[in-house]
Amino acid sequence: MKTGRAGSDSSGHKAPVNLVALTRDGEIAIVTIDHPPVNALSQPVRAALVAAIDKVLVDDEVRAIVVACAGRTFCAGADIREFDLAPQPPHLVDIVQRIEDAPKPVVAALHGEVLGGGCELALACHYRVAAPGTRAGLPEVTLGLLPGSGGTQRMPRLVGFDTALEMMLDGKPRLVTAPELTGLVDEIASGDLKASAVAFARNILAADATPRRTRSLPLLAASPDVFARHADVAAKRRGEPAPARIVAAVKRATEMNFTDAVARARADFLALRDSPESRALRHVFFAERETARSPAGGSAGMPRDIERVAVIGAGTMGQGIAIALLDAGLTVTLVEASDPALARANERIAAHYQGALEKKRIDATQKEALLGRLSSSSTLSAIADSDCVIEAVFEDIGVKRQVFEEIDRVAPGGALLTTNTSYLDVAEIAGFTKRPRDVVGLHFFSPANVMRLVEVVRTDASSPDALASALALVKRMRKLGVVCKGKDGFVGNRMLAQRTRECLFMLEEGALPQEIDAALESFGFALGPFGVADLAGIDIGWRNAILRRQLLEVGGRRCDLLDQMVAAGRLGQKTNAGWFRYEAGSRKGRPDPAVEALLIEHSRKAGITRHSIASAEIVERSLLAMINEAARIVEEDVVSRASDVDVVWLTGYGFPRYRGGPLYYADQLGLPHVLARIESLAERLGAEYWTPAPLLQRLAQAGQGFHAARPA
Ligand code: T1G
Ligand code: NAD
Repeated sequence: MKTGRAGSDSSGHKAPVNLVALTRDGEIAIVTIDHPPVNALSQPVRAALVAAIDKVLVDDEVRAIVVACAGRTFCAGADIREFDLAPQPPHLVDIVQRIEDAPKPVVAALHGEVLGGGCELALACHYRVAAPGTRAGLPEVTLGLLPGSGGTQRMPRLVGFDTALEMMLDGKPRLVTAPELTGLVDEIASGDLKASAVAFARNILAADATPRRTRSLPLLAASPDVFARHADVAAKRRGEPAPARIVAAVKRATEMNFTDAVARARADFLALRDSPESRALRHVFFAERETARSPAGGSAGMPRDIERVAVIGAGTMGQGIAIALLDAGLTVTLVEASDPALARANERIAAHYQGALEKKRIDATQKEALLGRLSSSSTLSAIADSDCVIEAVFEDIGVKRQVFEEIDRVAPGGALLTTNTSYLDVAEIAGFTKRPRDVVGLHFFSPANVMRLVEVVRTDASSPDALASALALVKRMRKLGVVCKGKDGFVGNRMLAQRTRECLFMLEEGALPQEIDAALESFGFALGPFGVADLAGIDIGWRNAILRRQLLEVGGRRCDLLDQMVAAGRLGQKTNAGWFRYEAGSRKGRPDPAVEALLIEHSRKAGITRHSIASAEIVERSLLAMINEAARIVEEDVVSRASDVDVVWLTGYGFPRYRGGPLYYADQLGLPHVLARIESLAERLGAEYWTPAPLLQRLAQAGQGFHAARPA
């Protein structure tokens, strides 16, 4: 028997006519969900599932049921796209209850990623058989939600409160064979999964075993402080309402009966669903996938084979890039002009892997293999057999020129040539070679072995193959490539320069670095602007400021605070003193009276009467400076969609995910309001300085948002 409807589901995926197939193996009924790509439990799927379950429950020939999924994974959860719509019956919470209450044993056959509502469905089945490599998780918190279909009550009964809370608070899937998930799965399938699940069901029947309802399992013992400990973890997730709700919901297992606790969690789920944080996180979910799925222009070319990569310049970035390449299985040649820098780089890379070994992230064999793929040299001739070159030398056009002319002479034909420049013109750098078609920018973010984002900068000369090769390399490094064009800092740094200018102006007007960082960290940034500057190196921003002095001199206002910091040798963490001071070996910045004295003297000389600036004003001026510049970036087609701007700031600059990104945030403020605020800042601080971007004006007047329309 087949159940389901023809046509497509809410996300436009071509829904197979048979969303749920029903087959029989003797007295065992097999219910198979088939809704590619990830068997999301959309309304049509739920309706078809209920029809199938009801059918086999009343069929006397059926003595047990197997629930399985076709395709690459068991259900990866509810259909996230439906969360913007009114909830439609049948509701998953009722369906899983129906399955749990079934008088016949129900066995879940699990494979791939068993996530969210899909995991809750599995938890309500009486037994679970999984294919090797299956992962299970309750990632609802990553969408600003909590498990709304019984997961808060059933998971603790199977894996204990501690593990259940960890899973729900970090949202990460785990292998079902992981020690902490003991009790979740009854058997790991050997051979065909469905056949194993049917055999398991048959054994249950042979043993006259009755349905083992998870709800009836005893609560597993937990340490007395389990909820307090996880409540502390939740409390640190400032700005996110879901984590605290999760802890409260799970704790209800000890405070009330199962049915009431599930109903309360369902109510929490529905409330969180309409929260601004969850809407923002859902925007982020789809924005990141859109960026990854169709990078602009990325699909036209054929990626070249890349196995050997040379990294030129082994400083802050070169080291992180080398580690990310080694982690991705590539062979790396590190080239560095200065021997001490080369030795330091090799020491740091070896120390990084020694640390990973000590933390049991890798074993000794893996460490040896990783370092075995690393070689280093102080001469560029070492890149003669590289498939790709990543340049990360000083941010100085003269040095870049000298290095790229050399690379052009030595690197083999067909090699992908890339630069990690932060602000310089990639087209100009490509012009230093006779093969600009093979040159793209690969702009990593510090620390490069950690940050997911890479701005992939195409020039008008970059060939589709070169772009496709760069994107394939970025994907292999498990990073997210955002294709962009232009110069002056591409997307992220171009907006950052505007925020930096604004923050420097506020410093000279009376604010202190710790006040500005506190304001933006309370807005939700992982690290404030001056903490970031110290991490990246104040000289990087300064080198850029020198090149783009005009950016800091809008309306005749001149601010040379960066010059003064560099002149004072305050380069940031790498000199243990920047906008903050750092104890040796510590990355935690402390306010420094010397910086305050420098600022007071600076304002006196500039004839500025210092005054305190409210946190709200600091946030507004910083964000609006970024948003206004982002509007220009979208208008100039530097990116192919507005959501790419959000993705850049979310994955490269610690923009709070529950705020959706700078342009999503602007849409929530309402562009008419954003425009009005910019115009009032223009009146107070200077029109040249706060000129609204034309696209922003147009969209505000049309009552549209950045994400609604693209520039004509
Ligand atoms: N709903 C709708 N679409 C989804 C989806 C979902 N749950 N999961 C994936 N997609 C789409 C995705 O947009 C993409 O579409 C395609 O599927 C492939 O995904 C009631 C409240 C499963 C690990 O949070 O983590 O259940 O871009 O590119 O890298 O308590 O997708 O091709 O058009 O990511 O192989 C909880 C979300 C929901 C899991 C596969 N579930 N998904 O990763 O492919 S809330 C989740 C993922 C819930 C209950 C609650 C990953 C994946 P397109 P992809 P992938
Ligand atoms: P860094 O000063 O830490 O390292 C640069 C290294 O290049 C130094 O070790 C130097 O000895 C070496 N070098 C200089 N000339 C060389 C040459 N001719 N041949 C070989 N090696 C040479 O600087 P960094 O922070 O790693 O920045 C490197 C590049 O990456 C710059 O273009 C910068 O703008 C960009 N970038 C920096 C960051 C950041 O946060 N630091 C982030 C993204 C991009």
